[in-house]
Amino acid sequence: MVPIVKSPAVLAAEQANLPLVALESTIVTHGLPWPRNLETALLVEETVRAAGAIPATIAVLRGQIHIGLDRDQLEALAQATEVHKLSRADLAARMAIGQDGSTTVAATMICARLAGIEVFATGGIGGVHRGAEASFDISADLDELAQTPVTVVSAGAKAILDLPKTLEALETRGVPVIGWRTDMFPAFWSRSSGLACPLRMETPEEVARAHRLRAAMGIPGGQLVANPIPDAHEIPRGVIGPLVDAALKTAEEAGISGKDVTPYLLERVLEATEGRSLEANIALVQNNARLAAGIAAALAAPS
Ligand code: PSU
Ligand code: MN
Repeated sequence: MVPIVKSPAVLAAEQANLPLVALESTIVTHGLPWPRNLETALLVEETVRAAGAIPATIAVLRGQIHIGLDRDQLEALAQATEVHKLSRADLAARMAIGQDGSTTVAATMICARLAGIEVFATGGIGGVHRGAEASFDISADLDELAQTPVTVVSAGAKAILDLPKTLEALETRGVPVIGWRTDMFPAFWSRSSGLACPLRMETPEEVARAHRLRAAMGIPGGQLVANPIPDAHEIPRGVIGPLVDAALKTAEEAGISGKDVTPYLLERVLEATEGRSLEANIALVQNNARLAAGIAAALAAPS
């Protein structure tokens, strides 16, 4: 038996057949600084509700998967400094020994599927890191998208990554990358990476139809919906690019590796932009939450 606890709000949503949107918790514990992380988590939940769906933020507490967190649980996670960042590799093992953990995109997808939730909003997925040819650092998020049937709405992949290689890896794994009303693959803080996006869709119904059709055809895995950051919050590529390069150099000099790479780089970029990247990050997560709610509603409607 998988220890899985659904919040009263999530159970009520299931009863009433309301659309649910999964939200991750690594962005809370490792992606954003206190107290903006808690504010953002609450704001994003509110955004999902305002867009007509019910949010289910996912985390592991004392070895149990929680689908939907109350305010106290969210606050405890947001303030925790030692909480584990759980991905596919360590999710079950940490649960088995009764620990707490936040869930990455990969782990949140696994938990969402177990809970019967088909749509998930995040900021940016993990991917192929720059220098992966030497470090072999490729996020488990990519393999998860290849095998777990959840549609993930993100602002592309984080611009700290090697985006051409990330797109190639997604194609190899058979993951549809769907540009939301765009022909270009977004780059998290910037609306475009300069790389073409393999697919384009214009309505939540189209995304929902593709999600259902994949399942009906027995094609495993999910979909990545790539939703560009709103214009007003974008940091142009020319501005963020050199800052990311500098952050990567610092990370290398400091010998940062493994799970620490992504949080370290996000923090350095935040410092370098004097908080502008933080505002952008919050805006894009909210934007993704809104779109995910629309897709969840389309999936919940009779086909
Ligand atoms: N998006 C954000 N901030 C984050 C992350 C995504 O805006 O902190 C997290 C996600 O949980 C993602 C993880 O799954 O970073 C990727 O980490 P890694 O590269 O170690 O797989
Ligand atoms: Mn990694």
